[in-house]
Amino acid sequence: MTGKKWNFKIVLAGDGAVGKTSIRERYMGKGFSGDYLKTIGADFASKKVKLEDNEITFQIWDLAGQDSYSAVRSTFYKGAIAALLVFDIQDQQTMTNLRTWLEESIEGSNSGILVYFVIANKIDLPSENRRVSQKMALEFCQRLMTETGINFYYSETSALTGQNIQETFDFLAYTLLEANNVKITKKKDLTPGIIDIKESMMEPSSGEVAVSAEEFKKLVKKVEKLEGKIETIQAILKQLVQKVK
Ligand code: G3D
Ligand code: MG
Repeated sequence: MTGKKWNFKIVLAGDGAVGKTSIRERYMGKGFSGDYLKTIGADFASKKVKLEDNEITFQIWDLAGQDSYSAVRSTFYKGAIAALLVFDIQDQQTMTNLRTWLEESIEGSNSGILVYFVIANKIDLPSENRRVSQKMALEFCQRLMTETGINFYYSETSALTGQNIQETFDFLAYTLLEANNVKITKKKDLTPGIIDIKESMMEPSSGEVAVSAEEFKKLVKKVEKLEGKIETIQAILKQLVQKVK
């Protein structure tokens, strides 16, 4: 099989100071801003990645300007195939604002974005600084998925220590090739820090117990046995009551 070349444009979106530039620089090194990109307040860097016989060029863009949506932003999203929506685990507002970033990216890319990641960044910080738990973030992603029909991948990262950064982009490479119907023999790994929201929704929520069909049959038999015993006890009680009378 001959190798194939792919160009994937990825955008990083999210509020100011959540760590977008840090994530890009951690993965790719410093970017560059041409005059053209400066006018829309964007920066990008590119990197080549090999995956079996595929050569992927990731072009990763992130926004510097935090002003509200402007028409010029459509240049930023144009041609993007994946978006990483980043929030800071210290600030719940940066997570809820992702709803707006999502809408903007759908509109700006003309619904061209195929893969969405929600990234919980700064997980290196001490737990007392963490205001958004994984449970809260997953519930947020699940709501977004229900509302929009878009599936999300969720990843917890630290641009400071590099935790899960490489894994997230590796996973993204697999997912994007899959989205282009490329068969990869090596299985893509969901590391503990990466969660498929669609799959997380199939897991039982707290309080409920998952039971296999086999276990369910066993439970039914147990209940039937118990019912039989109850009937016997009832009959004995009846006899006793009659004797007492
Ligand atoms: P932005 O591009 O989304 O605006 P930046 O965000 O990448 O500029 O990061 C904003 C600040 O957060 C920076 O701090 C940066 O060092 C810090 N930061 C980014 N990612 C992480 C992370 O994973 N962990 C921690 N602890 N800090 C992070 P300064 O102090 O330079 O403003
Ligand atoms: Mg930045």
